Amino acid sequence: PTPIRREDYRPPDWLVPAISLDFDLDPARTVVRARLEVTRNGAHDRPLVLDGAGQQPLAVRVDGREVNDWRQQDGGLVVPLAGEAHVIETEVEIAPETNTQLMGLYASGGLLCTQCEAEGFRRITFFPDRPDVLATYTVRMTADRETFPVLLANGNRTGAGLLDDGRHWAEWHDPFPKPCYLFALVAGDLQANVGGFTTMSGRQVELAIWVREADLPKTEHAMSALKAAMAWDEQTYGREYDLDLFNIVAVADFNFGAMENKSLNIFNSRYVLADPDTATDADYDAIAAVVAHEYFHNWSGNRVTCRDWFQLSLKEGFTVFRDQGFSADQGSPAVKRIEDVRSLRASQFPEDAGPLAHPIRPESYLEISNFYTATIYNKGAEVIRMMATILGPRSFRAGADHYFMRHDGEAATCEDFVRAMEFGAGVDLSQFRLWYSQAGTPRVAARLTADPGGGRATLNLAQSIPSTPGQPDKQPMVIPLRLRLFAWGSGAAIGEEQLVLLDTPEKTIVFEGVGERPVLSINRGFSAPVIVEADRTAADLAFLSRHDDDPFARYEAMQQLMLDTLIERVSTGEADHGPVVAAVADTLADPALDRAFVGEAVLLPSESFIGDGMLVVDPEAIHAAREALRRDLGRKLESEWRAALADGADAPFALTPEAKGRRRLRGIALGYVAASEAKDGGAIAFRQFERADNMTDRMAGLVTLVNLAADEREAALDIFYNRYSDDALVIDKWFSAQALATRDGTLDEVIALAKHRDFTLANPNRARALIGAFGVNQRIFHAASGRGYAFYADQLLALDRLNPQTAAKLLPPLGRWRRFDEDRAALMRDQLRRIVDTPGVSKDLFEQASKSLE
Ligand code: HT7
Ligand code: ZN
Repeated sequence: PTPIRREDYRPPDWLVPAISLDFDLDPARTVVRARLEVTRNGAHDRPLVLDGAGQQPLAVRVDGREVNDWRQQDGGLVVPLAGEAHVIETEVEIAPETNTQLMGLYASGGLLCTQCEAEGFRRITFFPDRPDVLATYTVRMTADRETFPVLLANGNRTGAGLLDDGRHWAEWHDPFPKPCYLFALVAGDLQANVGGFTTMSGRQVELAIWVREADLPKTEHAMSALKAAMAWDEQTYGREYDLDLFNIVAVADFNFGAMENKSLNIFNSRYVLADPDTATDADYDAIAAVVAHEYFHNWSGNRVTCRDWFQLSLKEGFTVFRDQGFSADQGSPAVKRIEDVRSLRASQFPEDAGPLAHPIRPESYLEISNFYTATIYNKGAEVIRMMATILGPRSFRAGADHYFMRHDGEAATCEDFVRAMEFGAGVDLSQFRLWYSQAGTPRVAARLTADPGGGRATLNLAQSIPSTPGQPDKQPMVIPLRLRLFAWGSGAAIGEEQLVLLDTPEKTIVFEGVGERPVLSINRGFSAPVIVEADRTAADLAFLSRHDDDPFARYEAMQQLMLDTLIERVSTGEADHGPVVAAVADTLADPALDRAFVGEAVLLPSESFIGDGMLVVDPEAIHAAREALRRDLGRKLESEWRAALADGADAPFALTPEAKGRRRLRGIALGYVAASEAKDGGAIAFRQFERADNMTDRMAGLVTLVNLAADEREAALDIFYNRYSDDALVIDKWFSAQALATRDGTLDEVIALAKHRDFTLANPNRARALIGAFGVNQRIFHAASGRGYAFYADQLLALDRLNPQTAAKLLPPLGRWRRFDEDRAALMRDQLRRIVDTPGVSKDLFEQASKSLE
């Protein structure tokens, strides 16, 4: 396959200001009639080229007359046209019920629904399937009344009626021109939770969350999140909703989290449905974040869309930044920042250090759906955050206002965004633009030398950016580092926090008024997505974990202390656990700290994160070192953990930040009690599992038991399964808990679970719950025998035949072979080669596997 290149962008030859679609809906055979008003864009004599995939044109008409001088090319349609403006009509037949890729029009749990981003619309009808062709849509749907009583599309419903053959119809019109990736329709037997919102200019908007009737009680949280997000966007960005109706529909089979189709968001049901018995606190938070994210796209994505898919981070990075701000304002900003950085380090840093590394604005791709990555989304958000930090809140808001005003109704580029920021703030971001073009996580070395006698300290900073595929040499970036010094004796801050822009390979900063030995707090708030290598001792880190006034830096000091201790143990077979135990004890004992923060701070780095800090990952040694530290912490602080476990355990369920914080800490404390190998560890976990009045506590009990060899393990798994066997989202948790276990025997259990009657690759949530979770289980996936790799490749190839996009998303764990010993690396490469050489492998999986071999 030939790659698509950013530099080859050309404006469309033909525009389509308006389209009318007529769907005769049936799961087995849906007829789609399209009427496109097309206009020539500029002076040229090129034919009209419409994208298509998988359909045959049953009829093609130009200006009302059937024509036959068209031809098919790469699945699309080429129609020669003589004039400047024409009306093109086409008719195709599609079969939603056989669409296992879940792109285009497909069937899910008795519904018919669409997913068009990035290139699904071409599977529905012939159209220029690119984001810079914006049309107004009129959509008529006809369907069986009993099976599909609800018919929804974008915009407003303009008509509906009954037909005499048991069918009915509805017509919808969306007045806002949009690219076809934002088109959506849904047909099904759904009920709505209806709400309302009055916008800042006093307009009434009807809000509806559509689900199966039985799920209606689980929609309240999503509804309140939606209202909160609408209000937040008005207050924070001055953005008002622009239609009279906003619909959300939940579907069970979905390739992603959700989709921001104009006024008809379609969601993976896991990001809509919640009640205390089935959803954890993390699920509740994720629902609010995803509802907000999709809503925010109405401006950052829909009103201002992307010119081409290389600009994807324009809408995704900015919208993630916006949803992170929303979630921070709803709860604890410090804990939210810690969670976001943890997930960036878990998914984006390894991507940036591996064979699939790419800049947030990539230069080429084979399959665009492979580029919905942590780099585009999460690093993209960090890049926007750095601009906000450099510009300050007022100028950043001025830049955002200018961006929305200047580009409303347009298909824009990342460059347009940066220019709007420069204009709004009156700054020059020329060098900063390198963040858009250079891949790889920069490293910053920091060395502080102090001369307390002379009253000064000198900080030497040096940046380096590792080479990444296709980018051997890098230029120095602009790295905004928030930093501050603290006095070792008193713990007091020395001077104010500074924002240093490290924009040269090296920089020296001199601090005056330093009377005591200073300790460096750097990259506070994680002001830049970089790896800092600061020469700080265990004592310095322990000091910061107690005294730093920036909560993120305090957490970071503790993490670094834990990480250094664990790496020392992996490398030498021993390490002094004392400083970690003391720092954890002090953190637990500090009554001023919010419990959710304490939970984050006392959690050990994951096995994968420890591996990321090593030259060659040794999964067994890492597991052993981490377990040893867990055991020590469990034993030495046993009474503290037991106290945390009792804190709030008898209080009835509440979703307040305080109650969530206590539950978080309880779950972590339970893990430590079990790790201490206390005799009653299994019994305590089982009691919590059984008595819980909410899924967070129950799941903490289950996850703890799944990792124990205790008798209660099997009992808990059976009870859980039987209790929730009708609830697919909870059964997903049952699968993942087992796939994430690190105990011996997990590999065989996962292989057996793939044959369980409830396991299916056809549902992406289920596939991710078992196979996806297994792929990130470092110790088990990397079993020295290579059986984990072979099993994984078998599953990916089977999944690829149904749903290439989901299969390709799961490939990266196999591509990390360079990080492992030669034996493991060879076994991983064997499986990658097997995938690449499989006849009929999809373009999606081929791209990921072949790049991973390079
Ligand atoms: N913009 C949406 C992306 C998306 C998607 C991409 C590829 C395949 C299926 C998909 N479903 C949704 C989601 C978002 O970022 O909000
Ligand atoms: Zn998005």
